[in-house]
Amino acid sequence: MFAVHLMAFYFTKLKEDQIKKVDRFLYHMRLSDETLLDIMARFQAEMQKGLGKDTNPTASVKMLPTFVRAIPDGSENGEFLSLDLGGSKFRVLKVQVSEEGKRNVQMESQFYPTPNEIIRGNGTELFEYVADCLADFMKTKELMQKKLPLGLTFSFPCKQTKLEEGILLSWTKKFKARGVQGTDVVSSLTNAMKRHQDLDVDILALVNDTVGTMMTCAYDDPYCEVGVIIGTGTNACYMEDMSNIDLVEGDEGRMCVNTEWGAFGDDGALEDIRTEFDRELDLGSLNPGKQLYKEGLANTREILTDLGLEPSDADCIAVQHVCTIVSFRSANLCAAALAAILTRLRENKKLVRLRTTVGVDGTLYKIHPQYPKRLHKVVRKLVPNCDVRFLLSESGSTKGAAMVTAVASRLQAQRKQIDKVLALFRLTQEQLVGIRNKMRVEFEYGLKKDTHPLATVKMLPTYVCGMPDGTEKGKFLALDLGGTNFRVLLVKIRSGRRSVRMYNKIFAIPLEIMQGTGEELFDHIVQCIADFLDYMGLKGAQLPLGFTFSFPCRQASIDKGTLIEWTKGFKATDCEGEDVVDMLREAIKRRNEFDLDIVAVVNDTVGTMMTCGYEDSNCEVGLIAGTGSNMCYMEEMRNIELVEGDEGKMCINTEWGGFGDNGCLDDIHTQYDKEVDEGSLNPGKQRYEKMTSGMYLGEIVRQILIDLTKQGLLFRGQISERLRTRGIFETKFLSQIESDRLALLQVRRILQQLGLDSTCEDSIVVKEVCGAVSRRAAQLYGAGLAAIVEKRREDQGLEHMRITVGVDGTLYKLHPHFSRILRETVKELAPQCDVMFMLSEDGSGKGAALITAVAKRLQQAQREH
Ligand code: 0WK
Ligand code: 0WK
Ligand code: BGC
Repeated sequence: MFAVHLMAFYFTKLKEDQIKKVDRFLYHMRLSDETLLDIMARFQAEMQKGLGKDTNPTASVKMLPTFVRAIPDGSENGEFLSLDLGGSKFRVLKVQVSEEGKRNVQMESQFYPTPNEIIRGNGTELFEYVADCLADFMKTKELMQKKLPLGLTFSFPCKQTKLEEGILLSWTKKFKARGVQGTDVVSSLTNAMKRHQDLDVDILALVNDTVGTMMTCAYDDPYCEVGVIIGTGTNACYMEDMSNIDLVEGDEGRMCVNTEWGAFGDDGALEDIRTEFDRELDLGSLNPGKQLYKEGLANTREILTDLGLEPSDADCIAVQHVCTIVSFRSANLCAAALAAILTRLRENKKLVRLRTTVGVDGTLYKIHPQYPKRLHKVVRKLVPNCDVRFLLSESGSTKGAAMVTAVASRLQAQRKQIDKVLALFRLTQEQLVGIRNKMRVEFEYGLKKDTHPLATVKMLPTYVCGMPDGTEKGKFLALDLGGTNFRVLLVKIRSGRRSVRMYNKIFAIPLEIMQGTGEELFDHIVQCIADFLDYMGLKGAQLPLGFTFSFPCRQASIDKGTLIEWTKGFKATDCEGEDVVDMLREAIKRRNEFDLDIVAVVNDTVGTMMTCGYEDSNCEVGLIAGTGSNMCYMEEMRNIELVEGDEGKMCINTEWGGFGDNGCLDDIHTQYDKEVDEGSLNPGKQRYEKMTSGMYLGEIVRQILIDLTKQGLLFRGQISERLRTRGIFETKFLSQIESDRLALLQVRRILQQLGLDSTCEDSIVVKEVCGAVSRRAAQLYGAGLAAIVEKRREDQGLEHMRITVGVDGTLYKLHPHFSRILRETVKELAPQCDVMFMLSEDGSGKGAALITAVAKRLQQAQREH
């Protein structure tokens, strides 16, 4: 017993001495806490460098975007193939991911050797070998007849611009196959698989093993946002904020970044802690200068003996301690880099304390008896403000790769279905030319006496025959009804210097008035006039009035207008078929407080044309892209068969909103347009308007979002009550959502207001849907406008024509892209016309006053004759 104690003491003494000797010898390998904190700070700086667009090229830690934007959310399901290449073992797997909330994954796998002549041979042979193993696996598992998506775990630094692509930057570990660096390994494998006729596999995702590991662990622990491999090689990935990843477009949400921390120090950043042994080892490695990194005395003796050595006890103790110091330093270094990542996560989230999970895999971590404990301990020491759970990945990174593939295939399937819907709104050049020509035919129909009654584009004479000539002067009242706002205006026109001063007041038209009785509507209008005259101290003033009434009216003269039918949100009873000037006069009489000389009733397109024509005599077209949609233009009297006379011109209010009511647009009329029409106040009417104007675009988008949500493609299939509400998705939302300046986060805020809990992907799709709907509207407007300017050019027998279009309306004014797409479409469809667009700053009220002034002047002239 004494001998045992003596032996134990001697041994302990020997051990202590040996350990001290080794410690002194390997003193440089012991890293103090200060040094580790310093290395942590250096790594943080390297991460920043790698994430920066300008600094990335010279960064040693490449911070590679992986295009994995989300961790599993439990909706993943399906059958997938998975390849795991790059670790110590090469595996082929079939992964079955099931749904219905039951988060279980079944995997069948087969290991295949990675002979040196393959992994250090020629690249083509390497991928052919991998394809052969895959084919062999599928034969064995009788999967050959199945078309299965595949996730490729490829554990080497790859530059990715999308999930299903990866340019190999450099081989690491034992691999050194020729002709692969700088090429896309996904297409190399795809080509190699082509050799197997009956192999029908789609590589949907390439992931690094750290990413696969993070996803595998995140499937069980949603806190997992870091993946670490400490095996043959070492590396880590984590979920970074998109706003910090300069190399990828977009600032919203997060993306997994593969740090490739193995290269940390390649730029000399770790020179001060590298030892001669590290340099020695590096020189002997397959990639010198790149990527700068084991139990039990009995084991030690056995291993040393296997190495042909005859170790003494002292040797074994020394070797064991060397191993301890080397693995200790490895754990310390990994801990320092990991602590840097955890600190970044905490700072990104602006948290004082971070709770997170790190998914880990790799044989060194798994089988080294003390490694995990040391790593955890040092990490917790370096980042005391992080509650870190380490989760060992039981099933390797391939389960995670299958998750990524499952998400990719779900997104791909979704993408296909969403593209199918968006394609319905994509108009080809040929279709646009067709629409321009159809509109042109409808114009002719409307102008001709015989065909006018059937025409859907009414081409209504307005009795506005001349543009103001600058001699107009006086004070005029103007009413502007039919757009977003009802305005009462006082317009002072001074002749000669073409100066117009305007005072106006905006009044609301409540829905119950819009859709009440005609009498109530006109009484309300007269009430507003009274308030305005009061406000302006004009009570009792007998002023000529111009009435902008933005609805289809058949006119027999400038001051007569019979409402053909209501459009937009109006549906007041006892008005259609009535003369709206008479109805206004009766309402004024009913009030019996003041009298007005209603001189003209004009359409807002005409008022807009006149307002702009006052500044630019080339302006002979008026366009409204607002709540409603319409266009007017100056037509040759000889072409207007409904009005006597062939001299001069008259403005025609086309009321093109009705274009397509005869079915000529059915080929582009979608189910969503149908639903909007059926839910409108005037089903079957105003088809063109319902595909183009502000009153309806939001509704079309809402119908599409409901349909996509029903298909489970959006908002996890959850339709909110608010989204079911007609008119809730206002067109102004389109303008906001499509604004380039608006971050996706703000899109999500808008969706939140609609009770929709959306993901990044959801908001991207919503933005696309808004874009598709507004683009079609702008193109349809462009086709209609091209038809009229082409008609005017041909009517005047001009090879080339310059013309100005006066335009107004909130859609044209506020939508970020509408006006540009409209202009581009007109340019393409009417190349011989040089069309200037002039925005009406003052609205059509000014135009109405000018028309009133012209009418008064003409009346005056007639009286004097
Ligand atoms: C198991 C993973 C694999 C990864 C490997 C790393 O499934 O993707 O490459 O761990 O550990 P190693 O095998 O290199 O020790
Ligand atoms: C402002 C004009 C008005 C017209 C309106 C159309 O003054 O006459 O009706 O533009 O745009 P909205 O207000 O419908 O967007
Ligand atoms: C009306 C037109 C009006 C247009 C723009 C349409 O609904 O029918 O008269 O010009 O809206 O306000």
